[in-house]
This record gives sequence, structure tokens and C-alpha cells, in this order.
Amino acid sequence: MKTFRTVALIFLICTLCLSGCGFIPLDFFEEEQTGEEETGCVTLYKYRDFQGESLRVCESEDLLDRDFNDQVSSLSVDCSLRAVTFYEHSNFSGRNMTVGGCLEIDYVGHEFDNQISSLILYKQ
Ligand SMILES: [Ca+2]
Repeated sequence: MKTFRTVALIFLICTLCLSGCGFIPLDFFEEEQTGEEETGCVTLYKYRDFQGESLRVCESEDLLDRDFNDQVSSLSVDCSLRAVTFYEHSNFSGRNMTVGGCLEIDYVGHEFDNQISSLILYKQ
């Protein structure tokens, strides 16, 4: 009888622990993920009108490194960014254009379509 009680108690504790451990971290991680989503980024799209594969860029960088070189046709700039400069070539060179934050550009124009290779982000 004593053994049964002990087993029952262990079972109860384990059940509580497992349900607790299984439930709380799930919620916790979901919150963590949304909380960690970076702002002050640019979202690049392969096609016009924000279609096709997209890439979030949150630091100044070469798109060669992100496998997105010469592929951008539209983009959106987070409102928390001050401005972004796009360059025709890698290493921030070649023709360039600067746009302000909080912009949605459904087409970068024929001069830059499938040509952007690097970008500099100006944070607030
Ligand atoms: Ca290019």
C-alpha cells in the first residue's frame, strides 16, 4: 500500500512536471521569437509587388554573402530605419540610390531591377 502511494505520488509529480514543463516553455519560446524579431531592417523581394522569395536584411552587407545578389525587384524599408542606400555592385560601389525609412517600393525601377548587390542601412 505504501509502495502504491509512493508510485502514485511520483506519477502525480511527474505528470504535473511534464505538463508544466511542456506547456510553459512552448509559450515562452513563442513570445521569445516574436520578441526577438529585429526591427530596423529591409525586406527584399525577388519579384515586383513584394512577390517571390524574400530576405530580411538588418545590417549593411553584401548580398553576395546572402545568395541574393542581382535578384531584387521590390523592397520594403522598416519605419524604424532612417534611410537605406542600395548599390549596383558589391562592396558598396557602383550606381546607388538612397531611400528613406518607412517606404514600400513595389518596383525598384529598370535601372536597379535585378542589379542591387549591396546595401547600407542607416539606423535611427
Ligand atoms: Ca549587381
